[in-house]
This record gives sequence, C-alpha cells and structure tokens, in this order.
Amino acid sequence: MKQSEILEAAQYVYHGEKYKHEIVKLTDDKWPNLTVEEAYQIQKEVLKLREADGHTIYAPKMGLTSKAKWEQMGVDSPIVGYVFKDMLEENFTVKVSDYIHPRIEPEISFVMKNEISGDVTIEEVLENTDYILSSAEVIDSRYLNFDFTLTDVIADNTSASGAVFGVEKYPVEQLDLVTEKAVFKLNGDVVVEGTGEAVLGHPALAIAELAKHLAKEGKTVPTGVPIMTGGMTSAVLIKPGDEVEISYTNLETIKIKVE
Ligand code: OOG
Ligand code: MG
Repeated sequence: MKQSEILEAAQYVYHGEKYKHEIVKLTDDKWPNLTVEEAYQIQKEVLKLREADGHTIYAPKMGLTSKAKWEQMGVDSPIVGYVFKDMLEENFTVKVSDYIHPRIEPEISFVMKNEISGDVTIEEVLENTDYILSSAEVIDSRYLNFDFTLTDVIADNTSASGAVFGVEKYPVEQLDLVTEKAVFKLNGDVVVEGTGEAVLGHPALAIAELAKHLAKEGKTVPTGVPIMTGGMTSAVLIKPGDEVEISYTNLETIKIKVE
C-alpha cells in the first residue's frame, strides 16, 4: 500500500469512530490483501488523527489473547492497541449513546514499575510489575456487525473505546493469576466466566507479547499505567438500563451502570 492509501484507510476508519457509524471492513472493500504490517501502519495514523483531535494516549492494551475471544471473533492472534484518556469511563457508568454497539469484557490489568522490552519471561514480567488491578473494557468495533479479520481489527485500534479500572491495588505476589476467575453477571444472571489461564495460559504472557511488539518499534512497556491483558471471556453486548457486575476471585468487583 502506498502511504496515501494508508492515510485514506485511517481516515475512513477514524470517521466511523468519530461519528459513531458502522463501516464496511477494509478487507471487504478496497484492500482485501491488507497485511499485518500495513494494518499497524493504518492504526498508527488512526492514533495520530485522534491526537490531532486533542486526545491523549493513556496506555497500550492487548486484545484477542483468549480462546473465548478467538471463538467469538474468529480471529486467533494477539493484537496491540491503545486506550486514550478520554476513553476512561467516569463513575462506573457507560452511556450506550457514546458508542455504536458496545460490548463489555473482563480483563486483568498490570501496572509495571520497571520498563521491560523484547523477549521476557513470565517471571521477568512479574518481577517488574508494581501491582494488578481488576478492569473491564468497553469495545466498540467500527465495523458492521462487529465482523472483521485480523488486519481490519488492528487498523481499527483493536476496537478500543472505553475502559474501567478498579481502584484497589493488588501486589502480584499475593495472587495466582492463572486461577483468578472473573464471573460476569448481567442484570443478576451469570452470562460468562473465565480465568486468567484463558489469557495465553498466564496473563503475564500478554504483557510479554506487548514487550515483544513494542521492541520492534524501539519502545518499552510503559510504567505507571494500567495495561489490559485481553478479555478473559467472550464480550457481552450491553443496552441502556443494564447492570453489569464482574466479580473476581480476589480482585475488586467491578460494577457498571449502563445508560
Ligand atoms: C477486538 C478487541 C479485542 C480483547 O480483549 O480481546 C480485545 C474485538 O473483539 O472487537 O480488546
Ligand atoms: Mg479487550
């Protein structure tokens, strides 16, 4: 793809996000052979367009790290995107009219104390972790019917659109992140549940994937900000009036009011 096409694709995707309308996916339309590398170039331009609109990057995030998500979305490769400051939900409330077709998914988040980069082990991730937070992500694919291929979703900043982080900080050595379980209740009924093991076998491996990805751009995993490791369950569609409650084995419960 020429640079002009990368920009054209980025503008097309960002228009869908900015004006909250569904778009036909890139690979259905002009770019059926979009590569992963081109998709990340488009994503980079989408991030720049968001920044040009006055928004600021908050933290990177990992996506498509669990079998539950792979089965739901039909894409089975981890991806990296970015959460912006304006995506942080206030007062544990999500307003559906701010989105196209929002879904919520439970995630374990890491806050790092030391920068890591390149090939790192689970142990190295854990040693360099400051603390863990419970979290929930609001995803909102800009694509029609939430239908996309790997490269489409990368270009669309991994459907990033909202995030809710718990406030309670948990020292990583006090937790077993493999067995840590999230139970997702919608209006009082359990709809999905999953453990940390679902996330690449160990959520720290999602951070290791991020370290590998960022190293290719000469970057390190940032410290001091919560980094989501990917949905532990399939994502759940929400509508106004819904009450979401995600309870974890040890981590703080996240309750979200949907308006
Ligand atoms: C892509 C976003 C993936 C996750 O946690 O798996 C993601 C999507 O499912 O729309 O954030
Ligand atoms: Mg997610």
